[in-house]
Amino acid sequence: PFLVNVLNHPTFQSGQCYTTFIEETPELFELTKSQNRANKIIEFIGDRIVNSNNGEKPFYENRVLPKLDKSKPVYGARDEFLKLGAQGFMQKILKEDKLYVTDTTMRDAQQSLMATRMRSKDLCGAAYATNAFMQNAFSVEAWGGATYDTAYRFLKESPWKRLELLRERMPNTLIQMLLRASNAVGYSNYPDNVVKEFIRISADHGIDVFRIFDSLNWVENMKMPIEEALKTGKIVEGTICYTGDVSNSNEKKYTLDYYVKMALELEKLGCHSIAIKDMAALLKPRAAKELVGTLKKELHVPLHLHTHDSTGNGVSTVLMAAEAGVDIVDLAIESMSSMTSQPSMNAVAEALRGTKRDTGLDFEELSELSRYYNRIRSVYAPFESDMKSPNTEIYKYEIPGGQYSNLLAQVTEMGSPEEFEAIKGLYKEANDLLGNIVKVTPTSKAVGDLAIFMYKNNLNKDNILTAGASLSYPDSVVSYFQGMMGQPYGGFPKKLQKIVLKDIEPLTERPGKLLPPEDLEGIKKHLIEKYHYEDKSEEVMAQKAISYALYPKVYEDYCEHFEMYNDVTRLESHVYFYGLRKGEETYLKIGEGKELLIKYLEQSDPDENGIRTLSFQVNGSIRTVKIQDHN
Ligand code: 3PY
Ligand code: ZN
Repeated sequence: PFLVNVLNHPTFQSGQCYTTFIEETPELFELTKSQNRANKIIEFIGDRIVNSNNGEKPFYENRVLPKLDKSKPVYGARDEFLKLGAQGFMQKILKEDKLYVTDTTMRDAQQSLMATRMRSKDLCGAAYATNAFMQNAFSVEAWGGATYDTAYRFLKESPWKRLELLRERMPNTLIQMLLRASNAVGYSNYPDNVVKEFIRISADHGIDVFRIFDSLNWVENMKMPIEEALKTGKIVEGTICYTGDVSNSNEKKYTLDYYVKMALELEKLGCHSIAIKDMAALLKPRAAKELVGTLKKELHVPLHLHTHDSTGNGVSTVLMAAEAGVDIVDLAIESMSSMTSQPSMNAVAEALRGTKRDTGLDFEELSELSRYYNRIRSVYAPFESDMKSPNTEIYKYEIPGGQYSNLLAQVTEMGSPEEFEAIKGLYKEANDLLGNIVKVTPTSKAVGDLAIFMYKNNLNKDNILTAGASLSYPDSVVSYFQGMMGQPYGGFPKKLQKIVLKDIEPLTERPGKLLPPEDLEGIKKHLIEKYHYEDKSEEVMAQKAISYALYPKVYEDYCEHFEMYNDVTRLESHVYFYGLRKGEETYLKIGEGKELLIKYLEQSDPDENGIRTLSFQVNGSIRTVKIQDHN
């Protein structure tokens, strides 16, 4: 292609060519670069055509962006925060009657409904409107939790770039993230220097609110991340994970006193607000009223409620909490709400309209956002669980929403879906055997893994100490008993701990404190030597090094994908996931002023090595690519 560029260049064609022409005409290299990029993108689309959906791509409508009057000025929570500071802004909220809302659509809703597959392109499609329509809200939860590793792993995009794009498009909105305390956005403790650096860069790049929780409610695990987040000047929300049932008089472990004590400890650490995180939707409406009412009497900072709608009681729980004086609630835009997601924002806004606790959110604006997400949701249908109705069984088994469908998938994969009832019973037994613990990433995985292990080995709570004595247990269960996830409230059940650990000594201290620091400078050197990064600035290399420190394999796979196909994030999502149908066109910007109109024409049968030749029309010229058929 380089030679073709030379031959086509006007200077060359005009006959005024001289020997230094190539050196003095750098745009030739630019042209070559963009032709390479075009080739890479076509190879990527070709691979999707051949290897996803067996070449049978359904019809998808293109997105229709929410309508928005961009001339209207926007003054949002972030403007108040920048004016008053974290403490000042949160104390102002405490005095208001308005029920503040956090829009979780961009993080927990899509994580819980569609396995965290929503791409930055679709999030950005909603971002300008979200910034304008959420100006009466508290925040937009858009980052952290599972979104970090899934961005690299499944979407081949950088979570840092996502944060930057959302930051640009939502300048008046507080962007909130979910941080798993010393587990950061991963599944086990990281060395302290990794967690500290991660918090520092996240704050620098656009996070305004850090919601920090620990999967065992072990405050010791939360202290260092809370202190680090406080140093950034951003809003820090200490979180208590909710389990059990405070409205049940038989609840002896996770009582109102337990939650009050933890909330006060977090307040004392300097948190600007306290969140109740009801990840499995166990907080019944009446329990919400009791818990919120009690905490409100004790706390001097705003109280924020996070729940899910898996049992069908979500809206009622939120309304009862509102009556009891909760300051902020998490809700998702209607078309992305309910079931394993958050309760509907549109429903709660209407229920409270005209009352003292009116959310200030506009009916038409919420409907407009709902229509937008409704249209794009169909692209993600293959990633959704087949849960068709709410499920109150969750009260009995305490299985978090996201894990319920995962567990069902695991059981189906084992070839025994009819055994799901038995597995759910074992999940409850496993929870008791581990000490009746808080179940949320990553401890929920240890409970699920133990349940499946018990099923496979014919174990139950009565025979595990004998029949299970000489077995080797799943990694997550060993890691739990070893103290790698922290210390559970009430301690480890000693007999089973001994059986699982055999000769391993359990920790009693915070694991992150004992882990040797990660050599972040060494990682930067390794990455620069291995990959052809265009931007090697200090800022960008710090992001890359932290991503590698958190997820070395996932991050390197992403880098290799980038070397092979370059940037795939600007493709429409239906093209990204499923390629093109015969005759379908897609329009793609690959750089400033560089646009491609790509039309897929046809493919050959596979040759003896399983390779197909696909032809495309790209800006009018025919191009062919060879693609390995993996079907
Ligand atoms: C996460 O850690 O990703 C969660 O959403 C836990 O509920
Ligand atoms: Zn959640």
